[in-house]
Amino acid sequence: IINKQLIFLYFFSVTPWLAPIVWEGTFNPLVVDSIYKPMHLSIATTVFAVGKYVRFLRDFLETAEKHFMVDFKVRYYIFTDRGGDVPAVVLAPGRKVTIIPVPGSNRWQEISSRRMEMIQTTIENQIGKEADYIFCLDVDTKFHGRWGAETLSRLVAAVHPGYYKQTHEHYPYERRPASRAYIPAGEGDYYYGGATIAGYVGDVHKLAKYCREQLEADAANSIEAAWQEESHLNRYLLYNKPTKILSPEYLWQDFKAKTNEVQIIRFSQVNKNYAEVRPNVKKRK
Ligand code: UD2
Repeated sequence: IINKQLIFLYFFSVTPWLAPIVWEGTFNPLVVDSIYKPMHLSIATTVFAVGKYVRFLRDFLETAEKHFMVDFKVRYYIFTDRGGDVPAVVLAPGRKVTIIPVPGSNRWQEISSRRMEMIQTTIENQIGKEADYIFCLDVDTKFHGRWGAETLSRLVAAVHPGYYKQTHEHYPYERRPASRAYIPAGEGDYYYGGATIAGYVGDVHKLAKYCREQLEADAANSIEAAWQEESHLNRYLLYNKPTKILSPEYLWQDFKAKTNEVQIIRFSQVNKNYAEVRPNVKKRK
């Protein structure tokens, strides 16, 4: 009897350009750890908690301490306009928090989009000198399972959990040629979620700078891409292929029922009341 899970892994664990897609069963954690732990890497992790989103920080940090890059040197860079409300969470040795003050905003689209600019400039001013790898993560999330060195590579993105079973004609790419995020019909590999970007600090800097420039060019032409920075990210990754892709195990959404392919949910967006936490309202994806 052929195991359905094995067939699934065989077809969905590598991209057409031979980058691995990381699922449970595609790696041996002991082997991965024995390669990366002796390297004493410094891992930067950026997380934005602007306005009411500070309320998500405690769960994010507490669950990250249990599951995220355990035994690695991790520095969380928390970008917030409410430094006084950042919770004191006990961190394992070698791990710390740095608070980066940022302005608030009346539009969630702007908060979400301006992350690219702030990631770019903070890499230039600080992170570039302090870290080897960087993870840029959404804050309205929790870790539920191992997220370790199997996620390290030069340029890493996560498949959006809403689209991993669909083909590119159904992806919510920006389809208006007037936007710099435009992707023509017939093109596309995967639809990547904006909640997870990672890689070497230099490669993520290049990506963030590109997205920031494209967002600003669109703004100068009074156009906003369908999913803001996520749309520009998807265009960048179409023409600059990631070297490793994280399966939806690494980017789930609590409101979605678990499916057979996803054996373990490692990181998931919590259910939130958009009308309550966002400064302005828009329907969710
Ligand atoms: C999706 C993406 C998100 C981003 C957004 C842009 C996933 C799972 N999520 O999530 O990454 O691309 O669409 O359209 O792919 N934030 C604040 N304060 C605010 C609003 C946002 O700090 O008032 C930060 C916070 O870190 C949050 C992130 O921006 O996690 C993304 O915003 P969101 O979670 O509201 O966006 P959402 O749920 O539509």
